[in-house]
Amino acid sequence: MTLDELRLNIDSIDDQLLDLYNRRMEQVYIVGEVKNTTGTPIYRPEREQAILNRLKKQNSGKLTDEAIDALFLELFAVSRNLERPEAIAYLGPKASFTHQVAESRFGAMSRYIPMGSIEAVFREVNRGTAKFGVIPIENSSNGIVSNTINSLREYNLKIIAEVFMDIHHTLATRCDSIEQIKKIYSKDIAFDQCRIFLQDCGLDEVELIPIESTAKAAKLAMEEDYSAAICADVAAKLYNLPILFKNIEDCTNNKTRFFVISNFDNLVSGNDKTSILVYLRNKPGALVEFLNDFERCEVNLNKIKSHIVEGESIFFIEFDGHQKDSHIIDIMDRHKDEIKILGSYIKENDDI
Ligand code: PRE
Repeated sequence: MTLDELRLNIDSIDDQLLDLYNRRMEQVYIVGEVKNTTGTPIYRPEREQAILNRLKKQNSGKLTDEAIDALFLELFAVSRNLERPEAIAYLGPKASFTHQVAESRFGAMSRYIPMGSIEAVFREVNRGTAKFGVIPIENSSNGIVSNTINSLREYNLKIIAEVFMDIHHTLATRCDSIEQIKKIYSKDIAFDQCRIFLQDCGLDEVELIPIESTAKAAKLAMEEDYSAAICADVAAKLYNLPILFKNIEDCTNNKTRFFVISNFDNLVSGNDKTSILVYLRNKPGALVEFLNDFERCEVNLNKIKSHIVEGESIFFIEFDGHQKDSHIIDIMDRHKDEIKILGSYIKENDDI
């Protein structure tokens, strides 16, 4: 077949796709009307997961699982916007890693609000100015983000999704060579994650200036001569800052885990994880007693981290299952005075 003939075939398939998309959107619109009258949440991650699982199972064509995810997650985001447009607050600024995560969940058409701090993201969702918030919870090299734990403790919002993202850093600068660089801007943890690269290039001797975000670092490095930024690819591109080296992180498996928060509880999906905060009495065996209960009920623990807030020691614990699963309801009830349930959500991964 000639290229023109193939393109005619593609045009005809696109016509059918457009018609099918519109037919789907008509159904979605009616679902939206029902949800808007009953006040039920628009975003139903467990339903989206069930659709993706069903499609991947029956798929025998050229689309990979990742391609199905990419196409349908954008389609779901368009559907949600049709049902009720809802804003998303994220730890900014624009082009931050958190921004990329937010866009991967909520698509290109949503309204995004960059916030200057994790606490501000919680405040915005709590106030209702944004329906969803996206914040980092932990990084494979730097551990738990304390500010997120503090805000989870303070606000009565729910974790409704976890998202893992591979974190790659680039060294971006207007300088033509490493030797010309006199200062580097970045976030403190990004410097930590690129120590070996900086040493190997002799850049540990130049002034390393920690600032609040890697995206802002790219902006500053664009504005100042003889400076560079350690930032994400997209941030360098946003500010037209040339990239000198890519993937400069020490650990090739550098990942950050993010939470999506909102003001409602997810339904059971069958593949869930639950996060809780635990305030134990200061007496011998309190933690062992608490954990034994999980073992007795055969609940698999994924994570246990201790955390100090205002001199008080609390535990951040995560386990397999949904808070409404029959074998978990009882444990939650027995310990209701010692725990705060932060949310049950689809388990994307065991741990970081
Ligand atoms: C739909 C859209 C948003 C939800 O997150 C889940 C699914 C979809 O596009 O399929 C429809 C819908 O609102 C629903 O099934 O509840």
